[in-house]
Amino acid sequence: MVYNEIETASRAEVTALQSKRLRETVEHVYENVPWYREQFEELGITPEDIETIDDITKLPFTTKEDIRDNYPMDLFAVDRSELRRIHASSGTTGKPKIVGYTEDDLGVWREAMARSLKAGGVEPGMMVQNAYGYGLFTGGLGFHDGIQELGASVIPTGGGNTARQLDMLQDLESDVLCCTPSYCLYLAEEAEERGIDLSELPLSRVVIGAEPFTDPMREEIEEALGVSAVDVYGLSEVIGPGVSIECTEAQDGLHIWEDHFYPEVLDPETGEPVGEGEEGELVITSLTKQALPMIRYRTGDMTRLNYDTCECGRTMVRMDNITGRADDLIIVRGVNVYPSQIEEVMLDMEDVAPYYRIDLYRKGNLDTMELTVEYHEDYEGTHAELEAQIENRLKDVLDVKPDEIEVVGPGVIERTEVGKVKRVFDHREE
Ligand code: DLL
Repeated sequence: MVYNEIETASRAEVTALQSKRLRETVEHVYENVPWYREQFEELGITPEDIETIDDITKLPFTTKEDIRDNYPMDLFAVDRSELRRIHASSGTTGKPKIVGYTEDDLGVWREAMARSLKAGGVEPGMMVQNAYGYGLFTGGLGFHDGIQELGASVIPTGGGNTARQLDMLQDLESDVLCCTPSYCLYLAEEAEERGIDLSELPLSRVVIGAEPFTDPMREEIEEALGVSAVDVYGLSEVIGPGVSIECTEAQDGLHIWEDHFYPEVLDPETGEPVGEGEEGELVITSLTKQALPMIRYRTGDMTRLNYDTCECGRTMVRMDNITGRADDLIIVRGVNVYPSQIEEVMLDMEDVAPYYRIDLYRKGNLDTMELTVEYHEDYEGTHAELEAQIENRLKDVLDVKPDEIEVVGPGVIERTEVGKVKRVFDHREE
């Protein structure tokens, strides 16, 4: 059972809707956002050039820099009196990206989130503990509204306050927990310390997102909490959480609600489409947003698209889990390193806990990479033995060797209780 019939619509029906909505969106930005009008004029196009969804490739891209250059609200397409809510992206550098919503936008978001939760296995009447941060971050309120829209009950714990979270999970017998994957692991660890076995609780599923995680990390979460974990994706610039989610039936890719968010996958270097099913940068155009429409937004997230109908019956295209971002890449002495490569190794090793950090320094003209890893509390060997094992395993996946690997005891690496986990600390420009 789907939340909205559109989820199983035929390709022809979806395409017709996308074409109509793209025309409306293009007219809307052309009329109301001087910056977009300028971009269109530079390319020599007007809204009349856009007839079907396939004409989307004629349109200009929008980048993170464009949003920053138009700080705070120059890309907004409605008068500020039409706005009903503001959020901001959790940028790590510089000013945040400010995003805004009209009443209709909030309606679209609520519905997309309710659809997502339903696809992820949440049912009306369930108790849903929402441990995403409330505030400018879109996670807290985005989930909150969607949970209520679905007809489930929200427990708005927000991020952090772990003792309280654990009490609520036990006392209110929450059916579902929504939080980042790193916080899920942290909760599991704290529960164990307090002698609580989370896998014994009624909790049956977690809805994790807002940051990348690997398959071994998901397995670790599922085992520690005794749940099934579904991946939810989204970004503030496009709406917030609820752009796509894994269905509980197949758990094989995240269905993108493409009647609202049109996806393309492009080569990040050339901006040209990659072949079907190949990996590239996800680029999204909003098809229904009023306050802050986005034309061909370069998300920086790397994925693949799969247009096959899913075993759950939904026809909406699926994207792969995002394990890296185009700008995630770290370059050490000229060699490419993706933190997810290191993470996979760490999580695959029984003697290692799922906590690590990478510190990059520049000594003279030379980059150095230091890796700090926690050993698992049951580990009985020496630090040196484990360091050698880690070095050996990393050799197979990395083209550059960490200059130092340090193994530390349980609990030494700082945990992220609120917001997104940070694993790479680049001190080279300091
Ligand atoms: O993180 C929205 C969100 C909240 C999604 C709660 C899911 C759950 P931003 O703060 O704008 O919005 O960050 C968006 O986070 O471009 C990705 O790089 C990353 N991201 C979001 N979801 C996932 C995911 C929210 N499921 C940025 N897997 C995006 C991997 C994710 N990365």
